[in-house]
Amino acid sequence: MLGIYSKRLALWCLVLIHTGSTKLTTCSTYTWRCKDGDCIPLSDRCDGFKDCKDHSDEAGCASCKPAAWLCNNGKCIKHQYRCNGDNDCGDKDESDEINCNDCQPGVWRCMTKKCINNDDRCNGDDDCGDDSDEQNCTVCQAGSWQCDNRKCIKSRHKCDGDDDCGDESDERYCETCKSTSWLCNTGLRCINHNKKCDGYKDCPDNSDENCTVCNAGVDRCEDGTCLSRNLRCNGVKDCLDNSDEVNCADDTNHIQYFLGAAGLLLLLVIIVTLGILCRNRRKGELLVLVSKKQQH
Ligand SMILES: *[C@@H]1O[C@H](CO)[C@@H](O)[C@H](O)[C@H]1NC(C)=O
Ligand SMILES: *[C@@H]1O[C@H](CO)[C@@H](O)[C@H](O)[C@H]1NC(C)=O
Ligand SMILES: [Ca+2]
Ligand SMILES: [Ca+2]
Ligand SMILES: [Ca+2]
Repeated sequence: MLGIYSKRLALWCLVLIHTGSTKLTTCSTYTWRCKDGDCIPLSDRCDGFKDCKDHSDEAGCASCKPAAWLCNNGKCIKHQYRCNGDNDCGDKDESDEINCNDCQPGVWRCMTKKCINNDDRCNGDDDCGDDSDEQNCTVCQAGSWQCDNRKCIKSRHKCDGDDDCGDESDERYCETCKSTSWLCNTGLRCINHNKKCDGYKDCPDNSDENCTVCNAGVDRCEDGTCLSRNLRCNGVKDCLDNSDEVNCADDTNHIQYFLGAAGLLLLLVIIVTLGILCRNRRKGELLVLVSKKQQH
């Protein structure tokens, strides 16, 4: 017992001497050299405690001492820092905060099994990665806005023409629109500029398609509104005046009539042929009967 302590003491003396003096290019046996030149006991490497001033003793570890946990980036941290909502590994994938079966008290657990700080819940930022920290919010934090579906989004995304809520409620109730978007004539709704004159109805009143010039490849309804060619003769009334569904039924009807008539004709031929066949067969049977009778 005493032997171990004295050995440790000797080690520490060695370290103190080393750190006290100018930085050495090599550290003696039983010591490890920090990136900044300091020497620490070899046993202090990868144990989860920061012994080097520059913390380099806890980086580049292949494994950690039992008291520590190995991050994806080769850093060792104390077990108690795992699943506490703070990115202690400091890596991009926040490896100490993912794959958590439980989070520490006061820390919020995402649907993705990631732990995040409670402060990051309902703040409009997707901290979980699947947005689950922004769902089912009672109130949204300052700088964020609550959607009809109780999701929180950053306030700057309100009335910008993009559906950030998922139920489009951030693009309703708009008095004015952000520069990226256009205000429909009625309905207090903002739509993205690229949805204007594209031939598809995005405003409830279709005012986004009431244009002097339609986009390339876009037709017009008879009332002058833009309509995508894809919507013409698709069986759905897209023009308010239904003009996208007239003068197209004819072509398909002709084919239908033709097919119908051909089918009917075929049926008739089959019936007649069967009829003839049956009659001939019955005739044959009769002839057989007659000849049999004559034989008797
Ligand atoms: C939101 O609440 C609903 C209903 O209670 C639940 O099914 C859903 O999992 C919750 N979503 C999140 C991300 O917590
Ligand atoms: C298009 O807009 C003009 C005025 O800008 C309006 O008079 C006209 O009724 C609109 N047409 C349709 C089909 O909404
Ligand atoms: Ca958040
Ligand atoms: Ca938006
Ligand atoms: Ca449109």
